[in-house]
This record gives sequence, C-alpha cells and structure tokens, in this order.
Amino acid sequence: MHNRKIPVPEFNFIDSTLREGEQFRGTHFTLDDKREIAQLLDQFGVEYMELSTPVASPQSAGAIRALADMPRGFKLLTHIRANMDDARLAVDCGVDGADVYIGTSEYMREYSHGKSLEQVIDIGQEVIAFLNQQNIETRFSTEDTFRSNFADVMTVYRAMDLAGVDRVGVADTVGIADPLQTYNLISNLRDVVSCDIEFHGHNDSSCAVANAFCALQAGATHIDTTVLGIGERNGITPMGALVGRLYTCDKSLVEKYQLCLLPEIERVVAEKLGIEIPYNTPITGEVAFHHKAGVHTNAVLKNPTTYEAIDPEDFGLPRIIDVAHRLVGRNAIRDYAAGRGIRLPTQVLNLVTAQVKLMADERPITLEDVDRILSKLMLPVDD
Ligand code: HCA
Ligand code: CU
Repeated sequence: MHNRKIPVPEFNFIDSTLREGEQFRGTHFTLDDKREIAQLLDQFGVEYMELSTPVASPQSAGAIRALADMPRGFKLLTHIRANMDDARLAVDCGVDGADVYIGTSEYMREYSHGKSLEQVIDIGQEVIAFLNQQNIETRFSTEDTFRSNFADVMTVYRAMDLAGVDRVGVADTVGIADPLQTYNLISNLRDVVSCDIEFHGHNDSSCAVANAFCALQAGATHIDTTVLGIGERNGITPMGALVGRLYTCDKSLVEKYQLCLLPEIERVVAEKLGIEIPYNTPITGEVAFHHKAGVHTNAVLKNPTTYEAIDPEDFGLPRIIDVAHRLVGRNAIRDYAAGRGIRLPTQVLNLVTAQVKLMADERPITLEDVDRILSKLMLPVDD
C-alpha cells in the first residue's frame, strides 16, 4: 500500500495567548505579564502575536502600545471587529497588522451583529481599504466558518481577496470541524483566493491540533495557537502540541523555533494562570518521556527512537526510565544500578529484578525501595 504523506508548506504561528488566551477562565495578565510572555515567545521565534482589541479596556490598549515599542522579531497584531472605529484605534496603537473578524453563520447574523451578507462585505471592504491605506497588514475572518453557508463564506473571502486583504481567516469557533472537513474547506478556499490563509480552531471535540495540521497540508499559511491551548472554554490549538505534530511529520519544519524554550514558556504561563501543565501534554507533560514496561525500556536503552517519536533532548528535557514497578525488566535495573555506581553480576541482577517485582506485587513501590534492595547487594562499578 502506498502511504502518501502530504507535505506541509512554509507556515507562520500567530500566537494568540494575549488575545484568545485572555478569554480563558481566570486569566488576568498584568502589563508586565504581557511583556514577559511576549519576550519569551519572541525568543522562541513566533512570527506574530495577536493582542486583545484596544477597545476592550485602557490596559488592553496600553499593552498594545507597550509591545509596539518593544524590540521584537514578531509582527504585532490586534483583533478587531469589522468597524471603522475599531480599525482607527488599532492603527493609533501602532500595530503592524489587524485581525478583523465578523460572524457569517445564521446564528451570528441573527443573534450577534444582525447584518446581511451584503452589509458584511460592504463594511469589510471599507475597513480593509482604510487599513491598506495605513500600510497595516490585514486579515479578514469569518467567525464560525464551519456553521456558515459554504457559498456565503466563499463569497465573502473572494470579495475580501479582491479588496486587497493580506489574509483570510477560517475560524472553527465552536470546535466542531474534523480534519477532513478542514482539509476540504481550506483546499477549496485555496482555489478561490490568492492571499494567505489563516486557521483558528477550537478544541471542544479534541481536533484542534489535527485540524491545524490538516489546514497546513491544504495550503493554510498561518495557524493561530496559544501557550497550553488556553482560550474560550477549553481553548484552541496548543502551540506545543502543534510543534510536536509538525516535528513528527518532519523535524526540520520546527527547527526555526528555539524548541528548548517551550518548557519554560509553558511553565511561566501556567504559573501566571495558577494551573498545572496537564500530565499528558505532548512534550512537556510530566509523563511525555516516561518509559515503563520492560520490553520498552530494554529497547529504549539501546536506541530511544524505538519507542520515541520525539527526542526530549531537542526540548532540553530528560527521558525517564521507570524501575519501581512490577513490569520492570532486567536491563532497566542494570542501567539504573550503573547510574548509582553499582555493578550487578547477572545472578545478582536476576535476584534484584525478582525482588523488585515481588515487592511491587504486594504494594506500590518507590525508588527508595529499589535502592534498599540494591544496597543489600552493592558492589562498586569498575572504571
Ligand atoms: C472570538 C472569536 C474567535 C475569532 C477568531 C478569528 C473565534 O473569540 O472573538 O478572529 O479568526 O473563535 O471565532 O476567537
Ligand atoms: Cu477563538
């Protein structure tokens, strides 16, 4: 069977930790927090950062102005509604670009802004024309794209492309899209517009990373991410997990980023939010490089790639070979003992392994228990 792999073309991360992430339950970033997070993400190498609209509050506007003055490699964006007042204020705050959005689903048209499709296009054209005059990079997205009429959104995208927008945005606002739908919608859009394409996907049904990845395969050029995936409800595509997905596809895709900073960035943001990094988070979760079963540890000790798609060293992280349990293998015990300066002749090794297993059958054990078993039989390692 031919296992076709669709390549991922060049892409940009739009980090929205300071916009979508501000919408996460309990987020309260001070101005200093925003500066610190922006500096870390700048060092990591994100290409863009999106901040909450300056209309939201004086601190929101102040943060945009502060980051606009900061030495940085990323382009500074703010997220604005499709109206002229918001667009003027964004320009006044010194952004490099504006992410303009408006709802196109029936729900949004009925319960949110109440505009017809023609009115949506008219106001979009006016805002894009104004921002273009100001030399501001522009993006126009249709909120709730996947619950909007397909022909309607394509009409809006085509009109915005013709109006000279730099990017159109596809938003899975309520997290209902699946990877094939995302791939299909963006492939179709790729044929309709000549500008760049952005994807913003929520994670309500766990597809945000897969959808973002398929969006790239279909021709999207920009992906919205946040640190740890924070955002409204359970958030959007987490940057770390998408890095993991891209890395396993082709490591060279993410070598443009300072990968060793990822754990620190997530630690800082988690601390500010007062949350733990979920234990099973790709790459940075505490069990991400934890090997346990004897069959696994035996192979990993010879060549980690056997059971690892991602090399923890690329992220400055250790690999853990767990020996304190009943599934332990002899080679893991030998390696653990050697690490503690203990040489185990084969018969002793067999005995230690058997004793660890027996004890672990009786109760959960710790490394101290393994150490106690070892110390009874300790011999120094020959150098
Ligand atoms: C929001 C909605 C949004 C916008 C995304 C976009 C969404 O919280 O204001 O601008 O592309 O998920 O639709 O985040
Ligand atoms: Cu969103």
